[in-house]
Amino acid sequence: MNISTIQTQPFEGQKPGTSGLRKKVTVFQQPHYLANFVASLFAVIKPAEGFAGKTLVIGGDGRFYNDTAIQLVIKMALAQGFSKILIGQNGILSTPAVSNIIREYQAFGGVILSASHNAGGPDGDFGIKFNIANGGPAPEKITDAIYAHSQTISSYDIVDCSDADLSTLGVTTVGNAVIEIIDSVADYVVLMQKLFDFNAIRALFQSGFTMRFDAMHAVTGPYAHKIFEDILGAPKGTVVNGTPLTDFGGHHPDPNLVHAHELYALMMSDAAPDFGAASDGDGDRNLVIGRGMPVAPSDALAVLTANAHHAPAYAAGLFGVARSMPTSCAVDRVAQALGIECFETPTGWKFFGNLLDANRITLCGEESAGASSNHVREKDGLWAILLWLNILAKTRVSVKALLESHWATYGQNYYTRHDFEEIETDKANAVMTHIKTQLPNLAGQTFGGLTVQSADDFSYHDPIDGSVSHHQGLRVLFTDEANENARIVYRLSGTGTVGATIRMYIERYEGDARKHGQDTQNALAALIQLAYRLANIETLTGRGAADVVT
Ligand code: G16
Repeated sequence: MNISTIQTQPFEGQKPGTSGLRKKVTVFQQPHYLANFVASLFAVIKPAEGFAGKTLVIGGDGRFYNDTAIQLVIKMALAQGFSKILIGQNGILSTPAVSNIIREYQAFGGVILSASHNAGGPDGDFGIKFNIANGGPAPEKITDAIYAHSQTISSYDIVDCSDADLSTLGVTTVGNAVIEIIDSVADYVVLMQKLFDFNAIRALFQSGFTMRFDAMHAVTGPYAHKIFEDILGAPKGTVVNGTPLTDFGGHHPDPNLVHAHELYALMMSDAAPDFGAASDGDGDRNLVIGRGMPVAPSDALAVLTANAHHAPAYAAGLFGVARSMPTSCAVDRVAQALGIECFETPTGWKFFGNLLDANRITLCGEESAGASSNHVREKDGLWAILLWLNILAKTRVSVKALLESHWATYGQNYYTRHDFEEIETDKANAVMTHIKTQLPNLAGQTFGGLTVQSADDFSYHDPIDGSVSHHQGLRVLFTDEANENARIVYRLSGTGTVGATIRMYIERYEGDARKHGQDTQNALAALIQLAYRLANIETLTGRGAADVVT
């Protein structure tokens, strides 16, 4: 193998965010941009003994620039001396599938090419992140070191060889290394069959239960056709938009009620099947809608925790659960009832890894449509949908009935997120500073029946490795006359690619069953108004209303 050393210079701002480095495709297309990041990654993770004998997994969600990026990562990995490179056929692997393959094949780690739920295509977004040997996203100390290295880089090494054929399964030898193209779906299907009662779910479909799964022209299409239609016997046509496209058909592959509006409209109509679901660009997020009943992700985490015992993998009980700080506290009440620990972590899946590895938690989730368990170290869209199906197969109740009985037992946490997107960075910072300066004076103040209990800038103390992560969101906690809790949380997104995004998370617990099932925005109207007022958002940004409300 002939290795070339290429001279380069640092790019500004190659800082990985909540979930790796995400930028516009046009930014990634600049000469050396991706190579600088990959070289910095390899420099940081290289063990003293080098990469000989080690395996690297590479996969992506099939978006525009996936192929080009994969060929570059292969050639740079070969120059580093990796002995084996495992790649999904045609470069396709969902994010949870990569996590599983890293664990299953005891790989050194994996490179995931995806910008998740962000739009794709030549004018869309691209992204790259590294997952470590436990299958999970690299922790902050690694991503910080990659960034630091990228700011001083002057050269990188790359092998001069022809592009790998990603379309044909099998092994090719390049120098001392092998490149193996593997089936993108097979290992993941085996894992799901170990976790869930496939016979019960098959019987559910045989009984006439109907479903629509919208793959949003993203990575889960091939997985969903195989699992739902071929193995579980759902009729052909159950999976729609099942062919991965480089631009996701021009849509935003984000499974929420705005971007999955066709599914939402169907589920709210007279023609609705029993169950509707969708997943995102890279297959880690999920949306679940019952007939006439969308399920908020925070509620879903609580319902799945309360009912996980219906699936064989969780029948013996759960070690504990975790949610990201802005995720609603609905799951906390379930954990309390089950007598298990409940952890509150910063936003981003990487913070669950230590708790999962230490067997302190079995399930975890985020308000942003992500849930998963200790079977991998990523959130997992199809896993969540299969757990729902397993629960419905065992209980034979509707999603609506399940949710309503959950609220009757635990109370309802009304919850919403208001996003203000593409704000000029200095204006967004001004909003956060304005809120921050008020925090010390808020405790004890009363706003229309709500008294501020505490207000702070959230810091997370990892109970396993002792690391501390500061500035993870500003939160204001309230109690009302009935001693029930409410919360407002503010934070800046770490995944946007243009300007800054302010996220406001607003939540209120309602214990009175007669007040359950109302329209969320109405139920939270007073608190939403207060959230806008405390942030002085309109004056500081000129925005009187959020761009996206979920
Ligand atoms: C958003 C969500 C987080 C999520 C992250 C990455 O981050 O709020 O909960 O962990 O995206 O998710 P994915 O890998 O599916 O893109 P942020 O920082 O934009 O709020």
